[in-house]
Amino acid sequence: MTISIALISPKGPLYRARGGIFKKSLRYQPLTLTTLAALVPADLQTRISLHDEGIDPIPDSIDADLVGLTVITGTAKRAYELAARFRSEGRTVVLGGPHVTLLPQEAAQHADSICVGYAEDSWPELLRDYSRGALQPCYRQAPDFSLDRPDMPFARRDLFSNGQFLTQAVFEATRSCAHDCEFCVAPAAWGHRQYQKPVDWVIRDIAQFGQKKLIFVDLNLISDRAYARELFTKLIPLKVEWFGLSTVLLAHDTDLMELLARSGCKGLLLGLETVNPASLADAKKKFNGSVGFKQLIGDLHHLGIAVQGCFVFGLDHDQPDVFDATVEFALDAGVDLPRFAVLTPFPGTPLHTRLEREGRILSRDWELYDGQHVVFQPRAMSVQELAQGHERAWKKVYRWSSIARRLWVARNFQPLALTANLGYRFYAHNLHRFYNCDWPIQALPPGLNALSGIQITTSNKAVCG
Ligand code: B12
Ligand code: SF4
Repeated sequence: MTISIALISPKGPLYRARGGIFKKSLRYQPLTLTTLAALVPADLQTRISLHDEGIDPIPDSIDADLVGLTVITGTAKRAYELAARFRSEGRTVVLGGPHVTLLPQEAAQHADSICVGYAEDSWPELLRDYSRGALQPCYRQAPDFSLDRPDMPFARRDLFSNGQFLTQAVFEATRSCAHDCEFCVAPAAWGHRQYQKPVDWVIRDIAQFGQKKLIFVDLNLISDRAYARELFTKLIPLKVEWFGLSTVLLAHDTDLMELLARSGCKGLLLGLETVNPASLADAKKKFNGSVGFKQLIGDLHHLGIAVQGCFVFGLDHDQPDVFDATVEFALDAGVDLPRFAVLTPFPGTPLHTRLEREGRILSRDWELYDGQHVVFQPRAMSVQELAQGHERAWKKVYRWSSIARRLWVARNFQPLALTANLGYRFYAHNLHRFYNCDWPIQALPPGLNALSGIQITTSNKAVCG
């Protein structure tokens, strides 16, 4: 019997195929689906289709006995909607991904089976059980899970049609991270240790795919410096150009930084988080304070590496002046691509637990957990100030004059930096489309309304912006 499997990445508001603010060409291929497709046991007779709802709507009629949905918090609501539809059509629904790992009990209510944690072993096991009519309700990552598997299959990037995405050349060497930042999902979901694929496997994967411009989705490529050194050294002969993520701790190892540049790194996303030292302590990310951001950014520019600098607003020591101060820093340091997010207490994180204890979680509508909505009560400003300050910062940092100033300071002229700035300028000027804030408040503690600047209407909706 042939099992027909559909793997789906549900849409979020930002990447919605119709009505989202990004055009489809800005999205890179989702490695989650191509990885899961590769893990389908070869000895089972299967037909596999992949659907990224951020690119194309899910067809009305889908060819699937079993549907696998990948769930992040911001897409959980949509995933559950789709799960209900497919189950009502008699299909078997499996859920997996970060949100399922963080909240398995919630996810289990919407599925025939769930996969908690990384699924390199559990997904094939689940499919075998399904094929013999013995599907279990829950599959979990084993405690001794490892990615050190030289015989792991490469992601099935070929299953998506070429041309749908900004790029298909999406790779991964490691997962999770050794740090323990209060707001981060990775240590909460997978523990604060890094899982590493064999470097030679990663090099073979890149070589067999054959493209010269790559994206690494690893959360922190330099989490283990010895591993990073080996990876960067072995990338050099491939003569590729790559973009990835790192912590600012790179600043403390100039040899590694030079090696990273020689390996072809052209752009690095850095979690700068905040320019306010007291807020760094709030985020339990004090190690950022050991680095002079401006010096690091200058050094990276000198090596021909563009910087995407990510900042978060709403930490406990953030006062209303944090927005202007952050924009001024981004301009002054010549951050090629600044990115701002509203602090988001993802369920399962220590931040969520703390804010819940303090009675400061304002909404459990997971669709709003997208880094752009305020879902908690900030300590030193109102909800309205945080929402509006975040939006204002985006607009200010992507004014024409600001783009010119940042790129001039950077003096690291790459065509991509200019194109990406134009994309982000468009994004900044469309943010208001998400700031209708017409969401119900659950669990707003008495007395917080006045503090937060939220006006409660008779229909118990928040009005902001
Ligand atoms: C690519 C990516 C995106 C993409 C697409 C997301 C997607 N659905 O694929 C885009 C750019 C859209 C995106 C956006 C955002 N993202 Co993002 N993103 C990632 C990133 C960098 C890579 C994901 C990936 O490809 N991993 C590689 C694959 C192989 O691993 P995996 O997805 O974990 O899958 C494995 C298991 O989880 C499991 N699994 C996963 N799904 C399924 C499904 C089934 C059926 C089964 C059986 C198993 C299974 O099996 C896989 C193999 O082991 C991760 C970080 C990371 N490196 O994982 C963050 C991450 C997923 N994103 C995150 C966040 C916070 C965001 C944003 C809020 C960021 C922002 N401020 O804008 C937005 C949210 C947008 C929204 N609508 O809510 C968080 C998740 C938070 C959460 N609780 O959901 C992560 C974990 C990063 C982090 N540490 O904070 N993101
Ligand atoms: S350094 Fe980055 S990836 Fe690691 S725990 Fe902190 S925020 Fe998460």
